[in-house]
Amino acid sequence: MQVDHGQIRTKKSFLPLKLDGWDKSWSPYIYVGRHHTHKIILICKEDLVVTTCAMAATAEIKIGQVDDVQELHRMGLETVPDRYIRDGDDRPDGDNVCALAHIPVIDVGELPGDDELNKLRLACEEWGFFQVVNHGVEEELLDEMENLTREFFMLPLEEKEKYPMAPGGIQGYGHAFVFSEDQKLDWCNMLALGVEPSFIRQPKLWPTSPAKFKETLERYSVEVRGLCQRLLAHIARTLALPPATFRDMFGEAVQAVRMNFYPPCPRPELVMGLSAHSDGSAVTVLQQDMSCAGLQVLKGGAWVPVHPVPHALVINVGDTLEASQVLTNGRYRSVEHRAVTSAEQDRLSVVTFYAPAYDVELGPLPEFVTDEAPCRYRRFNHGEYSRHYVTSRLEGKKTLEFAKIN
Ligand SMILES: O=C(O)CCC(=O)C(=O)O
Repeated sequence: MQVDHGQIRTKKSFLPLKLDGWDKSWSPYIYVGRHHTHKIILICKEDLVVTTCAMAATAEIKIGQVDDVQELHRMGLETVPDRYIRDGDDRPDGDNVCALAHIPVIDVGELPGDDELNKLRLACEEWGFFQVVNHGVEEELLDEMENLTREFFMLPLEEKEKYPMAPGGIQGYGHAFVFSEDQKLDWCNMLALGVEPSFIRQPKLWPTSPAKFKETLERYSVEVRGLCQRLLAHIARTLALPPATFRDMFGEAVQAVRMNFYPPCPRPELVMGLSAHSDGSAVTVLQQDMSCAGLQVLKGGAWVPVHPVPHALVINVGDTLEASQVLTNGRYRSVEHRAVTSAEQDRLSVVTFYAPAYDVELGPLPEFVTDEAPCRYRRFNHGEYSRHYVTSRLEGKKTLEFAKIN
C-alpha cells in the first residue's frame, strides 16, 4: 500500500483505505490500523495527520507474567523472581560507582547572572544533569505531590489496577517499556500520565483516589511547566541564542508525568530499579524523596549517585532538547541514567517530561554545524521520534540512533 509519508491530511481522509479500524490503545494521538500485512501508523494532532508510516504488522505484544513488585515485597521474599535478575554486566556494580562526585547545583534565583549562567553551561556540557534550588515551585506543593503519590502507591493493588497500563503501553499503572515475554523487568511500579496538550490525556487513567491527587497534579504540572520554560530560556542564553528560541520552536509542548515507586528489594545487587536510559524529552524535571541516592548518572564511564537535596529538583537534558545532542549537533549531551534499589528503604520519584509538539521538525541548528563539527543528526519529526522511543525498551542511548547520520 502506498503511504504518502509526510503529507498533511485529515484522519477522515484515511478511512476510505479500509483499515481494519483504529486501535487507540497507545494514546489518543497515535492511531494504528492494519491493511493486509501492514500496520499503518498515523500520528495525529487532533484531526490532522502529521506523519504516517507503514510497517510489516507485528504480532500482538505478549509480555508474560509481570508481578507487582510491591506485592512481592509484601510477601517477604528473600530472593527475587528470575525475570528481575540481571545478567552479570547489567547489574548495579558497586565497583563502578563514583560515590564522591556530585552533579552541579544551580541557583535559579541567580539566573541569568553571568556566574550562574556559566555554571549552567558547564552543567549542560559536562554533565547533562544538575539540581536546581530556588526554582520557584512552592515547597508545600512539592510535599503535597510527594505525599499524594506515596498514598496512591500504598493503595491496595485492586484499587491501583483500576488504571491499568496496556501491554506495551505508556500510560496508566504498571510496567512501561516491556515488549516481550523474555525481557528482564525493572524493580519498580509506575503510574504514567499524559498531561498536556489535553488531547494526549487519558482521563480514565487519572486516579480518583487519593481525593486530591488529580487537582494537585494539575497545579504541580502548571508550576513545573513554567519552570521548564524558564530553564529553556536560560539554556538558550548559554548557547548565545535568543531566550525565546525553544518556546517558539517547540509549539504546543508535550508534558507527561511518570511516578516511580521502588519498594525495598531483598537482593538489590541483582536487580535494576530502572534500566539505564536517556530521556526522549527536551528537558526532564525529577523530584525525588529524601530516602536514598537511588538515581545514578553516567559520567566518564562511572555511575554517580544523585544525593537528594531537600526541595531541590533534578534536571536533565533529553535527546530532543534543542540544547541537547540533536539540536546542538552534539555540543550538549543527553546523559544515561538509571535507578538502583535498596534492601531497607523504598524510594519515590515524580518525573516530568517536557518535549516539543509532535508536529515539530527537529534537526541540528545551522549555528552548530561547522567544518569542524559536521552534521551528525538528520532532521526528523518529533512525533515519529516519540513513537520510536515509547515502542523501544530502555537501553542506554540506543533510541537516539534513530536520528544519527552514520
Ligand atoms: O527514579 C529515578 O530516579 C529515575 C526515573 C527516571 O529516570 C525516569 O522515570 O525516566
